Amino acid sequence: MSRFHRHEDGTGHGHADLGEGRTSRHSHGGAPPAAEGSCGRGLSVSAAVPDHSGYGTGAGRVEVLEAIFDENDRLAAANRADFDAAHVRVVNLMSSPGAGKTMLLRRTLQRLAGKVRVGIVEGDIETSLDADRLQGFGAAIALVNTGQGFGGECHLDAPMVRSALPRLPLQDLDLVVVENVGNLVCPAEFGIGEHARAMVYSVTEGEDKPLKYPVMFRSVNLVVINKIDLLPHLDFDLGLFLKNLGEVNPGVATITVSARTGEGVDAWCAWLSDVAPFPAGP
Ligand SMILES: Nc1nc2c(ncn2[C@@H]2O[C@H](COP(=O)(O)OP(=O)(O)OP(=O)(O)O)[C@@H](O)[C@H]2O)c(=O)[nH]1
Ligand SMILES: [Mg+2]
Repeated sequence: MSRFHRHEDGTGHGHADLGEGRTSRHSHGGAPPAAEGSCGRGLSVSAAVPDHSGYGTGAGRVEVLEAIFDENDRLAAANRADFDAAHVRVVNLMSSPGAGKTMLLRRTLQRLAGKVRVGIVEGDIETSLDADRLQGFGAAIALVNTGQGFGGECHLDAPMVRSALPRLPLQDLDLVVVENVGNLVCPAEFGIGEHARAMVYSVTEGEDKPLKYPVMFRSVNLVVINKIDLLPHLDFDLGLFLKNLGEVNPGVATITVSARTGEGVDAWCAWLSDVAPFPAGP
């Protein structure tokens, strides 16, 4: 039996822990089990289907994937050990492209400037555009372009995050937020040694995405529902979205936010302060 299966408890929860230091063996360094149809890594892909993934097919493909995920597990554990040794807490922030991760982080850094020592690992395939947007708020920023030496991957994994750590003064930080590459699927499959996972979800994305992309929604401790300033202009049904979300991740925490207006950002900062105890304050 492959290791790529759901948790025995059937929930698929608990891949990233929120303050209790749990880890899961059925994970890629804290990530949920790999799912079908992402990154060319879905193990349900039939050998009869033409393979363009570069990983091959059949048993050889499984071996390559096992090796990739084993290496990710190993370096995620190493990352976690370094974070814990430095007493820094780490949040993996994920979303589809453009949901508002960077804008939310700008707001966050504004709120926390001078109170909390924040580091950012900024993940993008190309460009320093987002890293540049986060400058000027006193945070230490380490950019990882996956297009530069990491094959242009659509997610950050533990080795990539590890490559950024020498550029962050971990001993002098309270909180590190990793802005993952914008992608609603693949980032959820790779633990990076984080203590908690959050995703930003834009109300412009519709109500159905938790059902269509369950791996990401199932893997997170918090869903930040962003761009609520746009609600008057949309037919987005928040109740239906929450119902769909509850089907894949019952009881998951949610916060409604407008990174544009600042509404809800205090609640988000309060959640961060639960992960990395600090005075959230307005
Ligand atoms: N109206 C509105 N627009 C927002 C809000 N948050 C972000 N945006 C806009 O949405 C667009 C994408 O925001 P980003 O912060 O770049 O999104 P992102 O998730 O970091 O995008 P990637 O890093 O490319 O995946 C920008 O034009 C933002 O100005 C919001 O709360 N309300
Ligand atoms: Mg961004």
